[in-house]
Amino acid sequence: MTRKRKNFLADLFKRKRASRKRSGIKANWPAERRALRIEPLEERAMLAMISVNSLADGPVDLTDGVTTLRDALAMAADDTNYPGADQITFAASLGLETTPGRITLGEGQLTINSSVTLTGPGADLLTVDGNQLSRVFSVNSDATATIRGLTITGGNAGTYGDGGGVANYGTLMMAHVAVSENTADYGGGVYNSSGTLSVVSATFSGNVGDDYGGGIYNSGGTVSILNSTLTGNTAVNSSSSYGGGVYNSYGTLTVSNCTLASNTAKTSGGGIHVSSGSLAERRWGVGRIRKRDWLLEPDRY
Ligand SMILES: [Ca+2]
Ligand SMILES: [Ca+2]
Repeated sequence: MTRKRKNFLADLFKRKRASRKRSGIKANWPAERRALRIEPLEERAMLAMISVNSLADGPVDLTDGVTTLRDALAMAADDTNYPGADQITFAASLGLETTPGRITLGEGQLTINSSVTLTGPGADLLTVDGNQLSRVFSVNSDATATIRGLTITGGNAGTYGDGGGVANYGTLMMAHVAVSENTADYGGGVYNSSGTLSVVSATFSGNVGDDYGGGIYNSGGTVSILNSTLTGNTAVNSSSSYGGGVYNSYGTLTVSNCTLASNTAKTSGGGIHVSSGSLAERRWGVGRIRKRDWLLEPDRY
């Protein structure tokens, strides 16, 4: 390269740098000289996706190429092959987006004993039916579960059983679900046994508790019910029945922005009966609670 050309190029680069400086643009030339920085990616738990592709029920069989909901829950609980929390969804091939489907249980309750998010297509599109033979779901004490987008019906916990639709011993969120026409002694819809239960945007209707808690019974746990509707739930025992909608026995109950209507109990507390423990908040939203529809003890309002 001639001296003249070298001088020309040096002068050109000098002017370019000066121009960048004037314009406030940070000089990024030469790019090769920039130090490469390696930023560590945060550690992320990989959620396994388990897809239910059959609405049948039967004994668990993980070798037949067909995944029932019962199979999917067994797979999620197998932390060797499905470590940590899992997501269970329903395959598009089931056509649930256009044609509602129903899983009728024939093998007893579905037990959730791991951390699972179970997402149905919508309460109007998928029903899980206990067929009056058993409870529908039981959530173990070490499980953290979410159930959303389906209807729970036809659960029957038996004459002295608790939680016709669901018995929760762990941490459970129920969102965008319908819980209807389940029966039990305590907690026709849901029995919360010292667990943490969050009910969000749900509908409880036509559930029957023989003695206590047609819709929901809280036994010493934490229950919050938000943006939900409880209608036509009953506690039916003619000699002693309390809390048609909700019965709280110890623990804490929060009811916020809910509608409670036409829930009945033979003895007292048609809507809500708090026998002990506390009702942390009561904002009834669009609903209207008649005085004779609820009974709060010892925190009588
Ligand atoms: Ca199978
Ligand atoms: Ca798992």
